[in-house]
Amino acid sequence: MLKPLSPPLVTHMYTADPSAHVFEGRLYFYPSHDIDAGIPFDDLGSHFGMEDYHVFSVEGDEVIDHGLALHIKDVPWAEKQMWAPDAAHKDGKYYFFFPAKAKDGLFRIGVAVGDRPEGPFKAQPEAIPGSYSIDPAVFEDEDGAYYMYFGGLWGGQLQHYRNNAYSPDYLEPEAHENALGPRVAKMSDDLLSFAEEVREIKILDENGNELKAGDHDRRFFEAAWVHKYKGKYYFSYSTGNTHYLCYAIADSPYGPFTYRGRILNPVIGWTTHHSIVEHEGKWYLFYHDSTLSEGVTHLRCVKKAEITYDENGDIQTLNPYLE
Ligand code: FUB
Repeated sequence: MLKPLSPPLVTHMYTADPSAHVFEGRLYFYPSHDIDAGIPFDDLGSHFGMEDYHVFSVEGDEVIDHGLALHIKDVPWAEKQMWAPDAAHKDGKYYFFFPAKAKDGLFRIGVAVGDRPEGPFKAQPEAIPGSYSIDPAVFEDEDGAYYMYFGGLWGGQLQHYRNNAYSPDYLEPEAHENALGPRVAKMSDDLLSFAEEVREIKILDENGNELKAGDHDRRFFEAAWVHKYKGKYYFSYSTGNTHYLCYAIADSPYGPFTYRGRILNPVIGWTTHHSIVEHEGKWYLFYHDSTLSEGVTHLRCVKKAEITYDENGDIQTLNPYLE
């Protein structure tokens, strides 16, 4: 019998894709709100039919549900599938970033603004110009610049983009070709748009070569996150169909990032998706599995576990279940 490393943080609803931040000295997390929308399973994740977001905060063992922060009916451009969100704070305002499918069937990334970390947030009338695919993660650097990282394969549609242009004829590269990279763009001062053209990030192996598309144990799939530790940029992500959370390190927010290892071994359920945050001198991994629903792929639960670094700055791999 496997014993989970951590219990679910939320049990009165299904939650996933947690993006954790410390705002006003308090630890918040911004998850997807999983529901059973009654949509049949497919490889494009159509069964992830989420419609709204709640914001949560944690203090010790207490987790507070701050209630509805944004609903799809209040987002003029969005039609369905509110997937993994993130949040940022700047100049007294809170910004909530989220992907959703627009009426043309393509994912875009939107932003909604509020006065409090927990919302409510008011959505901008249009998605961020030039945005596409899924899983936005907004990183605030020490110099005050903000960068959005994003992208996800398969249902996240990243395979249909080259040089920021969409075509249904673009597909995943062949196994021997370079893997598709996650995307990054610096944000404008008001955090409502990109300040530059979206760039593709390279993830390199230990010899300085780009990871190949066939390297499913290491190549980027979805769930981008960036944090900084001892002056280095840590880009962490999910390998999707091989179910690892991995990380790579760089000297610049644009990369190139060099692959370093695994953060979390596979969980119960198809996906996991995470964030990493420092709070009161400790580092935490927020992630999800499907234990609360006893294994239902799209009914997930957010969890939290402490991570540690060794003297080289390498993150020690966690096993999500104990023997
Ligand atoms: O929650 C829907 C999708 O599942 C997310 O956008 C992906 O990262 C995966 O967790």
